[in-house]
Order: sequence, then C-alpha cells, then structure tokens
Amino acid sequence: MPKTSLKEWEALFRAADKDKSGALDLNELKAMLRSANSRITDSQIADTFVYFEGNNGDKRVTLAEFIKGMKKLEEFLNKLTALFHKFDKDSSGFLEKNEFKKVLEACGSKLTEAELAEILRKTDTSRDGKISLEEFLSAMM
Ligand SMILES: [Ca+2]
Ligand SMILES: [Ca+2]
Ligand SMILES: [Ca+2]
Repeated sequence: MPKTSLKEWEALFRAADKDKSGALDLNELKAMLRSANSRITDSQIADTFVYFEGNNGDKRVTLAEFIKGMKKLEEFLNKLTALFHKFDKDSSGFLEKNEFKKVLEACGSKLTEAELAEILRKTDTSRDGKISLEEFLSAMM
C-alpha cells in the first residue's frame, strides 16, 4: 500500500473546505466522504466527524485535527493490512474460508460453523467465497 503523504491529505482537506474557512463543517466532510464512498450512511458520516473532531466539540474539523485523524487511520489500516497478509498463508491475495477462520480465532472469537458462515457471507460482498483485502478492511472499519 503506498504511503499517503501529508501533502495529499492537505490537498484533500483544502479541496473539501469549500468556503475556505480553514475548517471542515459537517456538510463539507459529508460531501468529501460521499465522493469517496457513495454508500456511506449519515450515521457513519456523523461518527467520522466525531472521530476527527475529538472532544473539543466546536463542530469544525481543523487541518491539524484532520491530519491527526488520517494518521491514526493510516496506522490502523497498516495494522489490518499486515494482519491480512500474515493470515494469507498461501499468498493468494485472498483469505479463503480456513484462513479467515484463523483470523477470527486470533481475535478471540470462538465460532460455530454456522456463525463463521454468517460472518463470511456478510464480509464477502463480491460473493466469490473468499475475502479480498478491500472486503477485509471495509468489514473492520
Ligand atoms: Ca469550511
Ligand atoms: Ca489465501
Ligand atoms: Ca470476495
């Protein structure tokens, strides 16, 4: 995964800051997230807003808050990506059912076959019976 640079994050922020106020309000963040992911729900957008804003509660995400949030998010994604590759034992680029089961077990879940099948069904959005990195990441977010 290529490392996203600070400059790119700043450019993303500037582009989203339509009124050039130096901060993103909820509508600006919403427009940015919607253009990245058209299926995102209002409650996910609200969660993201709180995630970036932290506890200061002024309803504006400043550039510093945005960069801090993106850094945390990148670290989290890097960890998940490493986890994915660690469990992709045959380096197929996918987690097959047996590999996916080991990830869940490593996360402390003791699952029945039925529960495993249910989680696999929800995570495998492309319905090819295996979990791609993209499917894995979106399930964990
Ligand atoms: Ca603004
Ligand atoms: Ca594999
Ligand atoms: Ca799949």
